[in-house]
Amino acid sequence: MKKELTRQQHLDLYYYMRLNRAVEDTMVKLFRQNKIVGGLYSSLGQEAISVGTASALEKKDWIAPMIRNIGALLVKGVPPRDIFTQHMAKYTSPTLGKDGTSHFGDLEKLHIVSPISMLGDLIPVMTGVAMAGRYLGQKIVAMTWIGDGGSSTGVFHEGLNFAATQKAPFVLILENNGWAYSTPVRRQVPLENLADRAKAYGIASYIVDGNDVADVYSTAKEAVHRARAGEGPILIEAKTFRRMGHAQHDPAEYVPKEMREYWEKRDPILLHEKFLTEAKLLDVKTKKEIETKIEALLSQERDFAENSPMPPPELAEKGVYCSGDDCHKIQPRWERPVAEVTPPKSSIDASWVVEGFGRGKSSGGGTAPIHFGDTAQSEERKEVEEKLARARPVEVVIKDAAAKSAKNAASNGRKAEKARAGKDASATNRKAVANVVGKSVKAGAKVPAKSMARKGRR
Ligand SMILES: Cc1ncc(C[n+]2csc(CCOP(=O)(O)OP(=O)(O)O)c2C)c(N)n1
Ligand SMILES: [Mg+2]
Repeated sequence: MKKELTRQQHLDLYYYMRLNRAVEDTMVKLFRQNKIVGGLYSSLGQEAISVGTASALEKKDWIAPMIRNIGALLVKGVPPRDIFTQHMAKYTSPTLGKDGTSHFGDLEKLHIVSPISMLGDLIPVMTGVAMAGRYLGQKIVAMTWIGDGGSSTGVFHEGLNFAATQKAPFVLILENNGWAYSTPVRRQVPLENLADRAKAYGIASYIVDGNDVADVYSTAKEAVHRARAGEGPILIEAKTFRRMGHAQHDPAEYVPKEMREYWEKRDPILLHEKFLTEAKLLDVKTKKEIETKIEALLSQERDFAENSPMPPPELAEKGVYCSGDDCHKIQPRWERPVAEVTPPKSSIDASWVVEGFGRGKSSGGGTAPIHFGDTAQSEERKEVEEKLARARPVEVVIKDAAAKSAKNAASNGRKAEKARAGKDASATNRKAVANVVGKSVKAGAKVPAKSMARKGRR
């Protein structure tokens, strides 16, 4: 795979990994000088993932980075000064000093959705971004990152399932760095490969060495291409290691020494540098030029951040509540007249029946055989699919069932109303009340008006 990249592409990956590390090294120094407001997270040893995956995107694509994805921000075009000022809560930062760490975005130019602390929530959010792009005909891909720990949240599964059913052009990078705080992966999920989670949603997945930047890049490039082409979401598990503690406050003494040593030898920058040198793509002169460029840029950016003012006190009361026009500039971009898409004025008849919905998806009444995305369909499954394809169109079934249940509901509602008027449920209408309330009703029992009204409305 490595050979497919040009020399310049290889050097760009190297440059951004070095820049990523240098930005974070600078912030460690600032943290020790007490100049960082709040926590400081590290992506030491994971730079190949942020840099390799973000480099596979086009300018128009969207990202939502997490705490260990400063490399992706840099690749997207965020200047280091924004990262420094943001961490130092300076007035010149993208959030004017109101928020810290990487909690900032740029919806207009760079297409970056601000991180959300609740792990997993960016998955449905970015699925929505991907769907919006498709609706607007933009051919964009949306990407976000999640950790091994974050992949066990409910919203990870809800989000990925939603993305899969919507066939959203969305690529999810699962950074398996072995630890979630002090919990090793094996103590929180009984899987060898977290990419297997994709099988539950019938989507494609890849496993990649997260410390090999060229492999990460090539894999992500292929995944982005497939997602853009309409194949639906794709999950990439990148295997790596969290070299520092969860954040600066955590010395991570719970990590076995041998494990740390193993991964230190597999440092992604050293590995790529070794490859570049052996392939004669990087010589001493070019390496020095890259280092000088990074040093000059960061010293200028750090000076800017250090010399920037803190926010004025008056700012504290601004932007606390959204008052309408002044708090945000995002406006919906309606592609059709608003009245047409806003019920109840809509001139378009709502369509309640989706043609073919549910067809071929059921187990046919038996036990659903598990079908792995990457294995051939079983004979049994094929039979069920064929049977269902020959079955009565599903729309008819839905309509029949809906008409029947509407008739029953109306009749039950009338009988139940009578019972409520009489304060207790008599023998003749007890059955109707039970249907409406949803459980059996004893003779003489008082009927809760609220639950009858709720059920009767259906
Ligand atoms: C829903 C949710 N639960 C818990 C947390 C607290 N929390 C923040 S980071 C973290 C560990 C995440 O581990 P992992 O997903 O493996 O990412 P890593 O830190 O290794 O990059 C936890 C539990 C949170 N932010 N959101
Ligand atoms: Mg982790």
